[in-house]
Amino acid sequence: MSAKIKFLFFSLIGFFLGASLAYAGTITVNTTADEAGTNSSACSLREAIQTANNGSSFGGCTLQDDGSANVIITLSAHTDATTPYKLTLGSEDDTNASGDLDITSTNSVTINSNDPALTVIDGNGNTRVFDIFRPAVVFIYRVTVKNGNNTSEEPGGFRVATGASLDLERAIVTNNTGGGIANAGALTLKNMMIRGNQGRGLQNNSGGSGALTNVTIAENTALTSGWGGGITNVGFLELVNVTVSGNTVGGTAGLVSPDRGSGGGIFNGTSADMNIRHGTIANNTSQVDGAGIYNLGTITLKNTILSNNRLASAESKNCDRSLGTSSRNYNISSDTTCSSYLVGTGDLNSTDPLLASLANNGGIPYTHALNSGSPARDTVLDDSSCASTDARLVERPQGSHCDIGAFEVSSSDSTGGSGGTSGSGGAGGSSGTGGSSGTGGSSGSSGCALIP
Ligand SMILES: [Ca+2]
Ligand SMILES: [Ca+2]
Ligand SMILES: [Ca+2]
Repeated sequence: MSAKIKFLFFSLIGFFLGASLAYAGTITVNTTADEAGTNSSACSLREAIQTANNGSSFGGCTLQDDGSANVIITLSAHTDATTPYKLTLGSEDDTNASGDLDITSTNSVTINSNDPALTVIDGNGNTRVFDIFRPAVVFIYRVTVKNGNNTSEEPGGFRVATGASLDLERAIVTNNTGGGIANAGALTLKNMMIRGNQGRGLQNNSGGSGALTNVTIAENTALTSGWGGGITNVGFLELVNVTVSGNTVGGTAGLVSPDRGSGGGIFNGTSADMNIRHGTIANNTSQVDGAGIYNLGTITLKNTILSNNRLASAESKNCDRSLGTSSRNYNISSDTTCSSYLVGTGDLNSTDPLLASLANNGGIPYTHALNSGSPARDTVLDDSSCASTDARLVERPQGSHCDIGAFEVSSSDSTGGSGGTSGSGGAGGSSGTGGSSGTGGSSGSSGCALIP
């Protein structure tokens, strides 16, 4: 090859590589201020996302091309949770110029930090936080997303559109108004918690699919006359080691559309599909019907606990409208409402699983420990059906067999003995107070958050 042809050849290769990798590289966010094309001496989170959306440097952000196929946005401006990335620019739009953070990139985008207890993205009570559009493929790790606000029952935390995908791990989604997450695309949630949102915790819309592993959805409140305080599903969901606890749905019987005010823990719509393995569904309340699981579609339950889910009248109602509910064995219900459906091997009805209160027992998602004498302990005789860890990433099985539900008792847990109280958890992954010693048991867990 002559020198001239070689030059042309490598120039062309360079051109095509340059064209295909123009978006790839790392962007470092170095201010917590919310800027949209201003102050070229600093790179804000919004400007970093716009750099990924545009495929060119913007507002003080520069793309350090590392030859990867992914834009990686590193959050390095905060010092602790008191210096959040707070969204202060106007109201919601879809161009990423104001309000929520709109991700439209055609390359995959990773937003990365170290610790959700320290890295906080704050909607400032004014706007949704993240809006993810087709064809964006987004990964977000180790952040807290809070104080989003969308006053209709649109989500305050995250909205994932049809044709988009979000993988959210080791995160906390809390105190968002209008709900935590709504998904119409492809959603992966791992080792995380959706807690204390006003509006349902997770809404999986028609056509949406989600895989939730080691996730707690707790203490969310559906807005007036909504469905499903914890989860509303009208698509497809696969749940492993998921705790749905203490969620509430309101509504007034007789005054609202059919099914509204139902499904304090989980509402599963007509044509919706859900598989639950090692679930713990406890202490949810409904105004109208079906406090634990209200199922108009198809649900399979395996190695799962339903406990103490109640209507406003205080009537216990773990299962409701359950014709499409079927057992894959080893489930426990504290009342009789599931007894026509939980008829598989090892299924127990009218059996109290003896859950401790929801607490920080290690890991990011809070869990219900199993008190001494719990019939959920060591009772899944088919070990091949067990998840490899519990929701805290404690290996299964401990003891002779794995436990039913999202929590596996290990020798270092306070409930290893009898009568120990569980430790109360701290907020947002901070350390909690320890439990007391039990009779013959080891001392309570420290409640320290594990950030693996
Ligand atoms: Ca700037
Ligand atoms: Ca938007
Ligand atoms: Ca916006």
